[in-house]
Amino acid sequence: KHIKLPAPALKEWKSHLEPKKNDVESIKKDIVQQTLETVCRNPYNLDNLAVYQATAHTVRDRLLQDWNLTQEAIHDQNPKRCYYLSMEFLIGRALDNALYCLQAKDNYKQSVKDLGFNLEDLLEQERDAALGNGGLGRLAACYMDAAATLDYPTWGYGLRYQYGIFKQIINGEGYQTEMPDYWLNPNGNPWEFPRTDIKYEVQFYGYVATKVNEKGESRMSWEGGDRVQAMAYDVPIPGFGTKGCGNIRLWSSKPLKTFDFASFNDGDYERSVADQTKAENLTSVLYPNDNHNVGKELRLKQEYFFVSASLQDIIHRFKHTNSAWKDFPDKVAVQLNDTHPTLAIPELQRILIDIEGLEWDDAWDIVTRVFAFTNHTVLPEALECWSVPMMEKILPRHMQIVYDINLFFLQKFEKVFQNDRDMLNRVSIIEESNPQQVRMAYLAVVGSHTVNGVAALHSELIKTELFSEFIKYYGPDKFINITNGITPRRWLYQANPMLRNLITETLKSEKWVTHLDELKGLKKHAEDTAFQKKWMNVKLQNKIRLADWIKRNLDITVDPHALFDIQVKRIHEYKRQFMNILSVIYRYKNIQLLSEEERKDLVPRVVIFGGKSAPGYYIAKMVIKLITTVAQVVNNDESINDLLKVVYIPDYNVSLAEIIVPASDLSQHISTAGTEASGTSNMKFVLNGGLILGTVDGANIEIRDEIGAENIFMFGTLSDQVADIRHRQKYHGVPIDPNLQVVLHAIQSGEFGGFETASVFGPLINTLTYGGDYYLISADFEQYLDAHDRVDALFKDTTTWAKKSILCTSGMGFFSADRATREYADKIWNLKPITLE
Ligand code: GPV
Repeated sequence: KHIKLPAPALKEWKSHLEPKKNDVESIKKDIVQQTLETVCRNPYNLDNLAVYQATAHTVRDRLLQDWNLTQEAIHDQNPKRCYYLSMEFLIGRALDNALYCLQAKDNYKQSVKDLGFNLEDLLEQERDAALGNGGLGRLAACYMDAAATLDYPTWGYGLRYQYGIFKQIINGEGYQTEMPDYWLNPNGNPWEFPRTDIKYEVQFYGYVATKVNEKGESRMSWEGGDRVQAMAYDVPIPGFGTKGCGNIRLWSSKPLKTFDFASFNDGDYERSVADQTKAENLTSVLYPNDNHNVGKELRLKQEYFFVSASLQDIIHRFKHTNSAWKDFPDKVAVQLNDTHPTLAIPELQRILIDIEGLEWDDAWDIVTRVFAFTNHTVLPEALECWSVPMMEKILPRHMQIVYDINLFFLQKFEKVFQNDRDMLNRVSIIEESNPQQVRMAYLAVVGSHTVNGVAALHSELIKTELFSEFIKYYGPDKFINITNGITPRRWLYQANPMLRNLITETLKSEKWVTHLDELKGLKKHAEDTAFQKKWMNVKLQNKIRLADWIKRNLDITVDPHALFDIQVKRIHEYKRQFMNILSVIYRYKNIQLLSEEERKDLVPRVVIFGGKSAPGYYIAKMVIKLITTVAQVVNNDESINDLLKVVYIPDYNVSLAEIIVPASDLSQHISTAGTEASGTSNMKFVLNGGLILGTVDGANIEIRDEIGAENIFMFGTLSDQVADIRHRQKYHGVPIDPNLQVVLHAIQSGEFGGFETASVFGPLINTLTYGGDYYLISADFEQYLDAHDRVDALFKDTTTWAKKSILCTSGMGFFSADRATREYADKIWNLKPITLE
């Protein structure tokens, strides 16, 4: 219960609110004070971690001021708000980003220096907030950055996992092993504000009964079962060039009451303690699967816990300033980041009919005007399906509501397409398998007003394949495209200071940081030799930075003048890291065949891999083993005179990406056409002047259209050919490309890791031969090798390469997260920015 202060007391409070100052003296004073009072250390007892903590707390205080300003403004203006529901937020580190947003980095650097420390060393102390798997989670983080920068009244909602994505260790044999990522510092995480007063109860299990409400109407009621508590933690998201600050609210599960002896009159103390632990376990760990659905019960409980707490909070806030439910869709937009939060649809329907007493149709009208759904994949193994018996047990009332949603939908559908039972089965939210399954993507489509894909091709595939039957009923307008975007703040301004400075100096303005289209001003310098020189020197410095990292951490020497060829992303068969390493073997064998003289013509290459495999994804783990095994052999073969080096960077994460992305000459985005919904690292590399080698897939296509086809290396089967080739392979076997044959033979004959190791790769090679080569590695191999030849040829022509590199960056304006977020606001949320001050 909040206490309403009398006016004089309120005035007293306000008179003591002193804005923090960002001059060097004030910063130093604040850091010293935080060191003594928050971190409890003194000048004789310091280390980088302690001073990092203190520094972070001074920044946190400053963000909190902006946070409060923003929340006050939103409260006063009471605009429509948007909530971005995502099970993943891959934020990375916060300190450097916040210092830039506060425009205080230089003064902090000086302050820390005066106090005897080095700011860059302090930044390295921070643990990544890695509450996500890959692109989907990082996209959510980029959109929160853009929404804050653009002053949109948008909050993220998510889960506060105690363990983020696991730490990847490459063991002595070259296999991936996993270690838990306990990222929350024992001294507390400065980048979250625990809200001990914001708590909701979440129910599981139990049964459904009928009850008569105050109006004398009979209503369903969800009774009994277990209850856990959700507590809020707020993560401030600073915007760039604004006084505002955004927010991500993360829920943590807690036992409902610390001890409830009354309910344990049988004296089962051990069980009562175990129950408490169970409640806390709910949000312990992020499921480490990317683009793959496993169907675990605890995951379903996480999803419901997340959705229930978020909706209670959203409704609580709505009721605080508004009265009528009919206004809810004019005040609230909810974006579902993939199907993971789709239970929000039946949950809101349940709240409206069972608790608020609305009629079904009125409630459903509200629901379908509030929600919108972003689909991020067409891969069948990634589509969420929950078994009906499991859902009946955990969420009995929701299961009934899903059945009713489906019934009413199918009834309407049947009116349009009479007597087509097959079609009804195909669009049914319930799949008639054994056991029955709830198709979450269909539920999300039926319960949302708008469905979007994340790149032009992907959005087409959604319409023609995944949801083709739904188009026939809804028409095409419900399905739109919003091509993904990335934040230029983290991915250029912060990660690549030298390029940032060169761009700003050349454009004579920093406007591009929030208006990325301004980069097109670089075009007219693309052929200027002096500029090219400066540009390529920046690239070289960034390659040296990465080479140093590799030397320090992996003890591998790489030449910064070699062509840096990088593929970093989650390890997945559809992303075809396997094809990449097979081509590396081909290159290696080719070098071996050449004479000294012929080798003089070759372009030295450093092939860099990074990325995590899901712990249970056997084939992906084998790909890692193959890469590390090839690296061992190649890097220790003195006979090839450093013409080829292979590096596996362990534990790829956001902070490593910030070093890796600016250092590519070439990066690879080589998914089988039609499988990568968008990709977003492709955008990051090109923004930093890296050329890309890619298939005609996802956002590669739009990147080509924006930067010009002559500035990108593209190859491979087109998406509309894939099905045919698969069909042919199924009936006539896989024709193995002759060069690929040579490579496979080399592996099988023990050239990599000896004969014993060769057998380990058997199952991997079988995915091509006996497995039917589902991802078309053999079909694309020749074109892939050709593309590599084109890369080598162009790299020798340094001026043309430099020109293309400049044109890459200058054409990337479209891929700003600001543009993408504006599109969501205009086309889906109907959302306007707030005014600050
Ligand atoms: I579904 N994506 C992801 O990272 N994890 C997932 O579980 C699913 C999708 C990715 C897609 O694979 C990328 O193509 C896309 O760029 C990204 O989501 C953001 O849209």
